[in-house]
Amino acid sequence: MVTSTESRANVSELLTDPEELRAEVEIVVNSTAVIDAHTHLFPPEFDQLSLFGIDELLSYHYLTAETFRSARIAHEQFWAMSKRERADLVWQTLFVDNTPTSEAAQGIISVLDAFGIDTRAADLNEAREFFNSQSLPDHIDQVFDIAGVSGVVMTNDPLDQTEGQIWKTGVDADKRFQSSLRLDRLLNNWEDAIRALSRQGVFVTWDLHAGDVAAIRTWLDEWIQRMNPVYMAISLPANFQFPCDDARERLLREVVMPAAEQHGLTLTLMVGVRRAVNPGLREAGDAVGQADVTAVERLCAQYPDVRFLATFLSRENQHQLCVAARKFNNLMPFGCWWFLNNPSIVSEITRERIELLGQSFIPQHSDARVLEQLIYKWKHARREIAGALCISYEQLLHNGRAITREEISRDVNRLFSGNFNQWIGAV
Ligand code: RAT
Ligand code: ZN
Repeated sequence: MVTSTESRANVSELLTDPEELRAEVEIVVNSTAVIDAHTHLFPPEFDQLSLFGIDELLSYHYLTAETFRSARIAHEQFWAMSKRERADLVWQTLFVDNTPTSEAAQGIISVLDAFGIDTRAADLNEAREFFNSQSLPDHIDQVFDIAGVSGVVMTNDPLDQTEGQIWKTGVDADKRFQSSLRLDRLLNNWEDAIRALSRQGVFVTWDLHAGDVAAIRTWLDEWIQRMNPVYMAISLPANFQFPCDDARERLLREVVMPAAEQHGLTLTLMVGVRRAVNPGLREAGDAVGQADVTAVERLCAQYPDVRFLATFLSRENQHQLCVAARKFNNLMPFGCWWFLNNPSIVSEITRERIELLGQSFIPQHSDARVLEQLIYKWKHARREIAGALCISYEQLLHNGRAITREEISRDVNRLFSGNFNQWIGAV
């Protein structure tokens, strides 16, 4: 990460030269710490859930899907291999036999390069040796520092058995890892949720009687107390509707929304995923669908006291999301999610958001699952965010108003942490 120096020009000087302006924007964007609003990272206290190193990086499901496009291997054969063997195959396929041009593959290159590891190596020996020799706590400090990340939000599922057990031990995790309470298992498949709740001693019926609603609410309150989440979150299918006569809507109306109101908790909506389109790919098998933004508008209208963070997976929904945010100031668009996290699309969406929303949005989250992904996800995101800001400030200059370094810094701080902190009530 580039660090600014005090010797730089006066922070309130007007930047009237486009080249100087561009250079200042890059310095500010590259030196401002970011809060990563959505990841799947865990601190070491969560044992095997805390993922790092080259074998995990190459096992990322984004790369698995890409490997199947170039390697002639059956799904079952791939999954029968050990993680180490799979990583070797991914490296051979995407980095040795082919040029790593995809965004996920370029991410691996950025990570290796950050640690001075040979990006053209024929095998993974050097990379494995490097990551195996790191002490995890120091390595985490180093990765956060290189990525310029001051904190990350985890994804915490109270119905996940492994994770649930760890929470119940009263784990006192690294404070840079904040929790978010994920509701997918509770809301997205009622039959499975009934079974999962029963494993935690909460016995409810299919029809969701008043007593069931009360029991689930008590259970949710206990988990909110245990996890102390910065928000509750759910990913929703492309065909999500609100209102809609199903168990999800009743749980939302009768359990989740009242809990959000009473605990003052933001609700994060991630809309547009079509799960398990190709189950043979396992966690790489999900796809995208165009969703109906009016469902989110109705939620915002019906719950004006609840703050919503929202991201849509389909590129086609991005403009509508911006317009919805102009209508509802309890709606904060965030991130370029998953299949949108490619430089050309991040650039386009960020420009669109700046044009429609000024600085009132959260440009990116990493969705990192493996620690070192923070390095590439933020390096690449900063490049596109800086580019989009430059275009906007240059237009401002041409239209008759120059900007100062102080103002650039104010804007970037708002985008990288201010909006998020305000939304979760931290400021
Ligand atoms: O982006 C991803 O890694 C996806 O697999 C999902 O985890 C998604 O981000 C989600 O949170 O559901
Ligand atoms: Zn995610």
